[in-house]
Amino acid sequence: MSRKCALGLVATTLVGSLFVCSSGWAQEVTLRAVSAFAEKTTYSRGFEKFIEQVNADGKGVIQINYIGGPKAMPPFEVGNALKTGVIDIANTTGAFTTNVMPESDAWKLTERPMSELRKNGGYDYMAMIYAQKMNAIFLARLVDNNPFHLYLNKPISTSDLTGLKIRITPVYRDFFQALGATVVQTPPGEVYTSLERGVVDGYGWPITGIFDLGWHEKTKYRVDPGFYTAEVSVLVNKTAWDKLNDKQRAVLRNAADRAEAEAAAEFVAENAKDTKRQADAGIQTIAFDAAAAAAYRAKAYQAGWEGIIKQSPEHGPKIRDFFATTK
Ligand code: 173
Repeated sequence: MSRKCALGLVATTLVGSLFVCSSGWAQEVTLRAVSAFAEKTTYSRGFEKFIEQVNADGKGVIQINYIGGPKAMPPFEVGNALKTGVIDIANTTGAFTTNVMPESDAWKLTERPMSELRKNGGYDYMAMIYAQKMNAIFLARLVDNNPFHLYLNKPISTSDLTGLKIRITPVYRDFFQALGATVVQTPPGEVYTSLERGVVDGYGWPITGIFDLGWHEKTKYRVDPGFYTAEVSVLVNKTAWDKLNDKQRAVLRNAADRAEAEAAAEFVAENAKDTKRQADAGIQTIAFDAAAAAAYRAKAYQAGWEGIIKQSPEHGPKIRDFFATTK
């Protein structure tokens, strides 16, 4: 965090005049920001809007300096950079920060809206872990109601993925392995070349965003139904947060609350748009029948929770109580 200190002239009867440069007085603070997703793409857009809002509302109070996306910092390093204060504010997802906080990946399993989790203790419980393990404040979830899917270049007739190599992040690992796949972890920036070179037969990704980096050119099928819900959130380094004054925090909080409240509805519309766009681009759907679809989704949640609880026997079961509606 860099502080622009105003040189203030304070006259007092005892010390005459002095120049003041202290916290909480006539100063503007600037936070350094990074996104784990490429600039101006689906999963950075909400954050970029949030930054615009903060920079408009926070003139003379607080500003955000957007350093950029994965060209500035590899996605899987963002959690640690935030924790150590290399950056002050981040746009990232739980799957990219499991190296500092395994429980962060559990957001994908929420079956309740954030508005409810903010009231039922689920948000507070996660916020406690973010503070402890990532030295972070979880400010706002900017993506919700946005299911993940399996995209393929080879057709399947059942959910058996034996013999298929699938690109993953921690989001999909336990589920796709449970279906028999061989998994390869890559950041989003390596998906296109992995498909092009035939290193993978498919990949996990949400319903939106496959056009951003041109993956539709290398994608034949999408498997329906989707499963889980994507989460992308704004996190603030806690040391930087603790140094902010009330006015500076209020600017961040107001922009964050607004963005979180809008996000859930926005993605419902985005999902429909990209579903149509995929069909128009010639991507065929492989849709399971009702019984197979129900089994596929049940397996997704079962494998997902088992994975979270294995990673965190202490917190996993409690997080499940807050997040899940079905057991
Ligand atoms: O597939 C991914 O890279 C991933 O984990 C993710 C998470 C949230 C939104 C988009 C992608």
